[in-house]
Amino acid sequence: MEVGIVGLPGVGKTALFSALTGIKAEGYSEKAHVGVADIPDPRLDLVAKHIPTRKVVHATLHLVDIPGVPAGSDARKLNSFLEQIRQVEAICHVVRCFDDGSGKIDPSGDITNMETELVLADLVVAEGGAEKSTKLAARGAEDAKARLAVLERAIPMLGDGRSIRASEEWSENERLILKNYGFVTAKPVLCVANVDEDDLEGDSQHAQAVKRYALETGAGFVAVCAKLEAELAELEEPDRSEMVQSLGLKEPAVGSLARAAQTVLGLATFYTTSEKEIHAWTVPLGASAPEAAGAVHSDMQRGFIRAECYHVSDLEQYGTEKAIREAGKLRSEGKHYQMEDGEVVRFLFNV
Ligand SMILES: Nc1nc2c(ncn2[C@@H]2O[C@H](COP(=O)(O)OP(=O)(O)OP(=O)(O)O)[C@@H](O)[C@H]2O)c(=O)[nH]1
Ligand SMILES: [Mg+2]
Repeated sequence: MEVGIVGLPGVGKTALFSALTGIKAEGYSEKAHVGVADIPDPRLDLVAKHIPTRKVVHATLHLVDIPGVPAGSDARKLNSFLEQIRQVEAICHVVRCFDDGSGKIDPSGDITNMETELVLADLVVAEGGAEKSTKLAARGAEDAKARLAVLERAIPMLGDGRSIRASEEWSENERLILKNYGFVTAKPVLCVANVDEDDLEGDSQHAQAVKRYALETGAGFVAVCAKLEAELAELEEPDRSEMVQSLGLKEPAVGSLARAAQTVLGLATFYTTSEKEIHAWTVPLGASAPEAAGAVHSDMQRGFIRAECYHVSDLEQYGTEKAIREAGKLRSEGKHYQMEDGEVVRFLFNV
């Protein structure tokens, strides 16, 4: 799962990227930075607290820090920007809510600027697609008719300056068609209000404006001070925890951010345990038990027999796997079982 960090120039995308990945990247670069972020996970910590193991492995998020294009950039720069956004599965839209010395903080205006660029790009694609599909549909091609029906709904929305994402429900089939066109405004979005050091909770009117926009357009929302988080990421324990505490935070904000990104992406987490390692994995919500097994190893999916599961909260209540089994809370699930978020699983397989 790849998430693109997107926003106007100088809003703190690279600072956020550094905070999430621990990769020190500074200054403007025309090339995207790519990296992997561990997803901080209190439930994983809880599992590791109750089950002895040698190694704890976090689920990860793949991030691409896509450089912003300054207003009035040439078509080549703009196209390369859009092409990079088309490649990612979800967008993390960073909006500046801190004073960068210009004395001007205008999150709503910035969001409109960014969104207009993306909406226009989709409109060009949609109109091109409609022209083609009209011709094919006239010759009786059924799939072209289906595509045309979707595009005829998308075009007026885009013409109004609205993202495809913000629309009333699209059916699964329609979503697939939208995905094939690579529409950037159809991708799930997490809005990040990049706040000042003195507004860590995001209570300022600026951060709240970003939150309202997120709610209105079906996006997720978090407030983060990227600069501070990047500094936190550079510290070693126990210095980091001390600083987190002194700031009055429960955890570094990158934790809630990474988890919000997972929610926006529609992911569920499950855990596997052994003496060797405890491992957090992510799968799309609604994945079947064999599909989840496939995330661990393709052999496990191929030779899937059944899954033994319980919930992390059972571990909290009963303390050990043995006690969970004795309490009758250990379930045996077959190949049609749909995974729930937060399960500890042992896959039984035979290859
Ligand atoms: N005060 C404050 N400054 C920040 C914050 N986040 C980033 N900055 C500063 O803003 C400047 C730009 O940050 P970058 O992370 O380079 O911005 P960017 O979005 O990657 O910019 P481009 O790559 O040019 O598109 C840097 O000097 C950062 O230190 C923040 O939360 N608060
Ligand atoms: Mg940058």
